[in-house]
Amino acid sequence: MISFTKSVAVLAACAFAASSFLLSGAASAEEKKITVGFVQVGAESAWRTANSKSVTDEAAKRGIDLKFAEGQQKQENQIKAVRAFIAQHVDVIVLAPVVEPGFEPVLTEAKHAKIPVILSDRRAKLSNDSLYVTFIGSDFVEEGRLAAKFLVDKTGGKAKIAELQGTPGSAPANDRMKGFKEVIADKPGMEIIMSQTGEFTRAKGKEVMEAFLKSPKGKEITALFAHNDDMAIGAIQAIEAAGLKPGKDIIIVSIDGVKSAFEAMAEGKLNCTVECNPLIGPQLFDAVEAIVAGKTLEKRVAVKEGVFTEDQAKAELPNRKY
Ligand code: GYE
Repeated sequence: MISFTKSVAVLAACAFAASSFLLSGAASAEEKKITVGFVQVGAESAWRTANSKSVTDEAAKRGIDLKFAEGQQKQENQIKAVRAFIAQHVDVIVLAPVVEPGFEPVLTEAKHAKIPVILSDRRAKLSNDSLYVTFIGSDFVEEGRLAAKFLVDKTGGKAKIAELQGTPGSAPANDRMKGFKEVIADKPGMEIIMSQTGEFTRAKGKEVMEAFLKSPKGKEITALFAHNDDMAIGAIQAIEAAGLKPGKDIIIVSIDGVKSAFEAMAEGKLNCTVECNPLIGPQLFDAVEAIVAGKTLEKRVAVKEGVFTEDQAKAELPNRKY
């Protein structure tokens, strides 16, 4: 009973000549072990943990030498890590940019060093497309739209919404907000009455929801849109501590589709999660191997995902892989 399924958007192939990045000495992938420098966002959520595991597992499976750096959600740490990988002359750099702006200079350094870059999970704001080979990740705008559509259906188009945003400046926070607002724009009964970042973490989601509920308009909240499941789960704790029933007094929709969201749905405390698939290791290393082999890649690869509501939670739980 999946109410709506995301359309798979594989955007127009903007051909990229990966051959310009061919390894010097033209050693084939079989002869030489591929070295990849992976710059992760951090360890902020269950989504991220699953994403890191997918990447490390897949590298191990393929015998790729993976150098793993994690930025603790700080851009300066990520920039330093990219520089270190350039200095080490890795074959490919994979970057999951914590925020959109600010990566242009360091990616220009990578280009000058002739090290190809793959953007993973999150987009970066760049003035020119030649700074990366391909971007592999989800359609976050569509996720925001799907979350809003669920809420419109569930509330009959009438809700006073509190919004827990992701990391300010990050692609998923920007895009999810954009898609959500796009859908409620012509629905006068759907109103966002407060909005703040919870940094994609459970602890911050709880803290901000507590503050929302204590604020002068706190009693008016009838719905919550959390940009990820972890913040929703933190918020559920705050709602219960305030003596309210999450999922009933406050209708909750979030994004990711992690196991604990399905558990919360099975208990009736969360109403819907929009899937955002973190298991992109296989696609990522397909792209790495293609680059090393001198093949041309599409500029954008999107992941296929679904939407799950509380009535499906119990049946779907055993199938969840993250
Ligand atoms: O939704 C959130 C994580 O970039 C898609 O980052 C990712 C987001 C994910 O912290 O849980």
